[in-house]
Amino acid sequence: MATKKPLTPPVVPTRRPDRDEGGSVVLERRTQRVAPPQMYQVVMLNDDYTPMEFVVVVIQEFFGKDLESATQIMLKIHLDGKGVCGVYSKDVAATKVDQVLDAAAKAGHPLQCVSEPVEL
Ligand code: TYC
Repeated sequence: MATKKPLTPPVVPTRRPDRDEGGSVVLERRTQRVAPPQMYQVVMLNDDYTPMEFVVVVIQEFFGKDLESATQIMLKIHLDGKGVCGVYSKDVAATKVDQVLDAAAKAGHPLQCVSEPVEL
């Protein structure tokens, strides 16, 4: 009598949800949402003593504005009491403030500026 190989039941591939067909672990896919970094605006303040020409030069030099834009920003500060000279990351904004205060102090002017978080 010929010996017959015992029939083995067909193997139905089972798949756990965390493995793909090849048996590799499949991580759950999630869309990553990373909040953009908080930005800071450098706000220059008006005073009665700093010459307009000095403010215009400072805005051109440290905020990369051309003469016309710098003059407009200076006049806005003069009329409104304050104005935004630029928007930067926290560290860069702090450096701009330092540069302006340093240049003003060296020139003997009371010009002030601050950095503040931009409201969303
Ligand atoms: N108000 C100053 C003046 O009349 C000019 C000025 C403008 C000063 C802007 C500061 O941030 C300033 N000489």
